[in-house]
Amino acid sequence: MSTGFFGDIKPIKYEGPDSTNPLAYRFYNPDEVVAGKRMEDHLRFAVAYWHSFAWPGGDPFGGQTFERPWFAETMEGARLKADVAFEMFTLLGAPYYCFHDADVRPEGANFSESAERLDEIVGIFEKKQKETGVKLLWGTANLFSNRRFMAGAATNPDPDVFAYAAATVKKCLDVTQRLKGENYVLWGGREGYETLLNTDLKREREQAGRFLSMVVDYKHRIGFKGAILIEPKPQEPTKHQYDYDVATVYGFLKDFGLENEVKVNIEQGHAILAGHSFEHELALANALGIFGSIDMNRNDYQSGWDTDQFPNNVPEMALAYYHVLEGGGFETGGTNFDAKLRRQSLDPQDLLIAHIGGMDCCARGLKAAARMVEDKALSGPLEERYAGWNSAEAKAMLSGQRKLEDIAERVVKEKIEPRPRSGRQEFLENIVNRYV
Ligand code: XLS
Ligand code: NI
Ligand code: NI
Repeated sequence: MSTGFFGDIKPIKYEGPDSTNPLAYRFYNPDEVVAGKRMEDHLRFAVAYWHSFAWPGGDPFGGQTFERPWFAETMEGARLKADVAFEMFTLLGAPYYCFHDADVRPEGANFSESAERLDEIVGIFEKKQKETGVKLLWGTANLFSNRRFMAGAATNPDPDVFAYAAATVKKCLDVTQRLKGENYVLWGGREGYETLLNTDLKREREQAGRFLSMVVDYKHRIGFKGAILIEPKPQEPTKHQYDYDVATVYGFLKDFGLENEVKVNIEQGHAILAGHSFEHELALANALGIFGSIDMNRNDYQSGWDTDQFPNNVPEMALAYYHVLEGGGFETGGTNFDAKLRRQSLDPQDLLIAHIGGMDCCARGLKAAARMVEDKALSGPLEERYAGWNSAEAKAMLSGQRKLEDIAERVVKEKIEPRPRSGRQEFLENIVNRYV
């Protein structure tokens, strides 16, 4: 039975590029085959519970703008929220969702009560997943909102907070497994510092390493088949966060011997905050073999914080999906809309329209990316650029068969004078422009 929250509305359908219906897809056509796979199976869209159903519309200067019938922090509110959430997943035809423990249940008086409340809601999710076919892309724990986590979770100076965080992650992994979640995400919202004056960097980093190692051990002990993902972000809410970017996370994983156990969930806005582009982070994760999943959104390029807007820059998204496809596409990962409405977008329909627009832009990006891959539009020129390395002598330099002095001798003997060649950046940019 419908909650009536979205009014009298039918499931969103694909109507093609010429449709002017704001409640229809113009590009996202789940069954359309792109590069040998259904669009739905490529993109693996997920709706983020927190932004769409838990966030009240506040900003640093003002509080709640949204009025939602489930906002009272009660179990009754939590149950209604679950009804509306699954209604929206179904209306959109979104195959997945993601949630934090704190998004779905009101905090209890103590750990055990919070856990019981979570179990009750997870029982509802389990039933709804069966009824609707909607699946859990990933579960996660909110280790940043409650004041107990203000100085960090795993990296807290107080071992009791470390313990509380460990118990929380164990619980959230358990429910993620129960719901057949395909990944488990750790975003270190408070794992960083506000000032070095009160922070022992070395100790905190080691605490984080131990914590993650225990999570990985536990995952194997319970036979959780999904991937463990770390979500890099350089700052906000703390001044500096330890999971700064993909490169930093990789160094951290190497340090603790976890580079084959943990992958990354890369968010567009976080890449921008780190001073990178989204495609830089994706390409690097591919190069390091740790690509897992994406949080799709966009940041305002002027405001300098994590604005989590719905994506709408198709050329940028085409390059992002280009790297996703070049890396072989998603395995356990997917496209999670870690995006929220602007706080003036008050209407229930705004929630649908925002996701429709985001999904359509992703579909356009994917289609452009697939054609670039198929035509070898970029990989062809790239191969050509490095073709010199196919010669026997070039290979010998890299395979350890030559010493520095051997190479020096050859340069003199063969009178080697490198001839600079064009990097052809504009040529390549013009190629991309043909596809987007
Ligand atoms: C916040 C993060 C958060 C994670 C999940 O900036 O993006 O939403 O995705 O904890
Ligand atoms: Ni995120
Ligand atoms: Ni974010």
